Amino acid sequence: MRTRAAAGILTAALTALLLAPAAPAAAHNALRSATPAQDARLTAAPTSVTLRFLQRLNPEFTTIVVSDADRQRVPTGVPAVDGTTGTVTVDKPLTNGTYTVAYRVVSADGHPVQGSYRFTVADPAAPAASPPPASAGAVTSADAPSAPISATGADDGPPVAPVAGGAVVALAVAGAVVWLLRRRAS
Ligand SMILES: [Cu+2]
Repeated sequence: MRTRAAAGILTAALTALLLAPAAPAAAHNALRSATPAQDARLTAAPTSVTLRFLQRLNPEFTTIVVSDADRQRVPTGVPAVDGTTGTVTVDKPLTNGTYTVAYRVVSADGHPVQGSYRFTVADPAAPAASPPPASAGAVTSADAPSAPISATGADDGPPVAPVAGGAVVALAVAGAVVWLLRRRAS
């Protein structure tokens, strides 16, 4: 009799343990769907984020935050709550990249529920956030001097002396020839 009672208590305790985590979760609020959807890859940047929940939202305790890949918060409006739906408008156009939507809402029993998901903006018409500077390298090399300017001017000097020396020699030879011819003639 005693063992049967103990087994009954043990079974009840195990059953309670197994059921315990499931019971509050069923009563809690949860994200039902979202726009943009989880892991969505959009070809046009969204201007708003809409989250639809299982339970009605309390506007006072509804937070929706959008952040970029650098975990910088994207400017949005205050969440507009309508029944089970919360929407924030995105103030600035989103550049291409991956964004995280984080939310925190309150369940009917007062317990908070939070979660997050990501979506990606990949607009083929939008330029990348930082386009590669294609012309920078070409401009830098064009500014550099092509060749040292002083190389050509120095070559004009040396040939002057041989020419002068040759002229002096030629004049001396000519003078000697003239002197010899005069001596013979006289
Ligand atoms: Cu709860």
